[in-house]
Amino acid sequence: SSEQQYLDLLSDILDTGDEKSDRTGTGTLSTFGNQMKFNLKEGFPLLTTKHVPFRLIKSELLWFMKGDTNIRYLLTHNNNIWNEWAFQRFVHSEDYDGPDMTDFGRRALEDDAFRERYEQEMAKFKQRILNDEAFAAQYGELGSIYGQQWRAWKTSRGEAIDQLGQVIEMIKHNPDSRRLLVSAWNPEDVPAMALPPCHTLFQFYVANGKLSCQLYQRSADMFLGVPFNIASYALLTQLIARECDLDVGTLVHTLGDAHIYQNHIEQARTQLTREPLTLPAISIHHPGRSIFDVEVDDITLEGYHPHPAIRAPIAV
Ligand code: DHF
Ligand code: TMP
Repeated sequence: SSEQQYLDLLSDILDTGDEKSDRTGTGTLSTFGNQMKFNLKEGFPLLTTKHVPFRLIKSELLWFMKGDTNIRYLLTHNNNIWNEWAFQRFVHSEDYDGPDMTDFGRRALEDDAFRERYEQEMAKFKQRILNDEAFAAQYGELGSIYGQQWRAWKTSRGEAIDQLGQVIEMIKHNPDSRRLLVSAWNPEDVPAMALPPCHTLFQFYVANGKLSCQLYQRSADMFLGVPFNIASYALLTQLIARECDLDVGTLVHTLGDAHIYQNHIEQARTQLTREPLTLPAISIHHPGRSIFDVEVDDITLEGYHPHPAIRAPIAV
C-alpha cells in the first residue's frame, strides 16, 4: 500500500539516519533526498497506522488557499497547530509583560511548574487573538508565509501575483505546460516569516486526463508534520482536479532533510508495530462555487477507521 512507503522511510531513518543537532535543540536522526509516491486513485492518503486529525489539515489548507496568514482563522476553527509560532513572536515583543517565556517549547517539556505558567499565558494569548481585533492583527500574524506567497507574492513593481489562481487557470487552458509551479520560497521574505516554508515548491502535471502533483519539502518532521503534509497536498490536488474537470493521478512527495526528532523515536517504533488499514476517501460538495470559496463543511472524510492517535511533543 502507499502507506507502506511512509512506514519504510520511517523505519529506514531509525536504522540508518545520521544523528544531527538542529535549530530547536532537540536532536534528530536524519536522511537527505527521499521520495514517496501516492496513487490518489487507490484512496485518500491519510495514515491509518495512527489517527491523523483530518479536520485540522482541512482548515489549514483552506486557510492557505484564502491567502490568510493570521492564526485567528485557525483559532475560530478550533485549530491550534500554528499557535506556538505566533506566541513566540508575541513573547519576544515589547508588548509582552508576563513571566519569562524564553525557550518555552523546550522548558515546558522539562519543568512542570513552568509548563503551567506557559499554558496559562498561551490560553490568555488565544483569548486575546479571538476577542481583540487589533491585537490579532498584530500578533496573530505569522508574516509572509504560505498563504501570502501562494495568493499574493509581492513583485518589485509593487504588484501581487496570485500564483495559485494563475496555476489553476493554466491547468484549465494549457494543461501540457511544464511551468505549472507554485513557490512558497521567497528569499526576500524569508526573514519576515515566523517559520520559513517547509513545503517549499509544488508542480502540477496533466496526462491522460489526470492531475498529478509533486511537492518539494526542504525539511520534513517525519512523525508530526509529514502525515499532515501528505494529506494536505492530496486534498489540494483533489480540489484542483475537481475545479479543472480532471481525474486525480499521483502525488509525488520529495523530501530534503527528512528527520525523526529524538523525542519521537519511541512513538515511531510504536507506529511501526501496526498494520496499515483501508484508506479513507474524501468527497467535496460545493456546487457552482469557486474553489476559493470552499468551506470546511464542504469537504467530508469517509471510511476512516485508523489505529489510535500517538501523542508526541512538537519541537518549537
Ligand atoms: N514544527 C515542527 N518542529 N514540526 C512540524 O511538523 C511543524 N509543523 C507545523 C509548524 N511547525 C512545525 C505546522 N503543522 C502538528 C501537526 C502539523 C503542524 C503543526 C502541529 C501537530 O502537533 N499534530 C498533532 C496533533 C495536534 C492536535 O491535535 O492539535 C498530531 O499528533 O498529529
Ligand atoms: P526548520 O525551519 O529548522 O527546518 O524547522 C521546521 C520544522 O518543522 C522541521 O522539523 C520540519 C517541520 N515541518 C514539517 O515537517 N512540515 C510542515 O508543514 C511544517 C510547517 C514544518
